[in-house]
Amino acid sequence: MNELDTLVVSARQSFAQAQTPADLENVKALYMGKSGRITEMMKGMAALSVDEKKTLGAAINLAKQAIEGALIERRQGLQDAELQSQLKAEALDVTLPGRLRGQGGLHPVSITLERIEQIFGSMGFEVAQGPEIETDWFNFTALNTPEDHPARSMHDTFYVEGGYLLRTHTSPMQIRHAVQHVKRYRNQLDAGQGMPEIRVIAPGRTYRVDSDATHSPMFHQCEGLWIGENMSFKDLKFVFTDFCRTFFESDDLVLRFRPSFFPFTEPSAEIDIQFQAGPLAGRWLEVAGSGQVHPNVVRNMGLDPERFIGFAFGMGPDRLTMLRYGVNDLRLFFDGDIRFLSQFQ
Ligand code: 2NM
Repeated sequence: MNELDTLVVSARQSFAQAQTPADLENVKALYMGKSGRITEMMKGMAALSVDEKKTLGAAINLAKQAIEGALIERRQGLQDAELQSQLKAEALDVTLPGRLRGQGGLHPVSITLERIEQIFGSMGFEVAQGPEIETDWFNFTALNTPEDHPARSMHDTFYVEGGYLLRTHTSPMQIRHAVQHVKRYRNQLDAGQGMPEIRVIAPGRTYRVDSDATHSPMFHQCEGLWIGENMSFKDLKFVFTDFCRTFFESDDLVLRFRPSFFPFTEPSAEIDIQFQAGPLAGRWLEVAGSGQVHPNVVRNMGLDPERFIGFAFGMGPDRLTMLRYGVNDLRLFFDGDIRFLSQFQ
């Protein structure tokens, strides 16, 4: 092998040994740089004859081209390798299973509220809405609750700046709804005609200064109101019995109406239920308050109490949820512990 062939072979080997593009460019300089081997050989031709220059020049050019070819090939090789390793490092395995996101679900008390709305909805009741920050009028005065009633004490009610308070029950929504209803049919009423019955439930958050295993400062209520011209206590009994039997999925559930007192109803009754089977069978369980809406309250709704009779009831969805699922501590509902809450999905 002549010197030029040896040079090409050694260049190929050196290029092959370079492991990075930077290495390769350094090695290239040894052959093609200003004082590289090829450059040196060309310089060495100065002393030769014209013929010798021709032959050797051509041979050097061939060697130079071979080395350049090898260089380009190796450059490409290194680039390809680099790309391959980058692709490998940043590889995305599209066949991996996705990360599952928690499904979420309704809070047990929300499940109860939806059931209550569904059942009363099927009996023709609308669902009222209203503010949680209320005025003294809608929360107390309109509901025939006198100035000196203990519910008005600073210890019982959360008062807010500006004379407002956090509603202590959902009744203010009933009053607001009734007032709107009556306003809508005012002309008809004044003309001596009737108005469609008021049939509404008012579910929502309520607030009282109270906290133990069965009381939370924030709790839920759902009240119902039914006002018409030819009503009697039997309408209330029928509707509420039907509701309880549907809600607890128990056709033989027995109800008991026990005399009681509320400022906004007269007469008033506590409603107890008794299961005939299951873990709670035989015990009387208090589930709601009720009564005939007090004439003063009917008047505050804009109606003549001599003509219109109303029945109302109020229950605690939190307690209904406890009974339905056998939960013994109300606070579990409001601690936000996912281990507890996820059991209701
Ligand atoms: C109860 C018990 C008895 C009630 C009264 C009214 C209204 F707005 F018509 F006056 N709404 N709800 C009522 C009656 C609530 O809860 C224990």
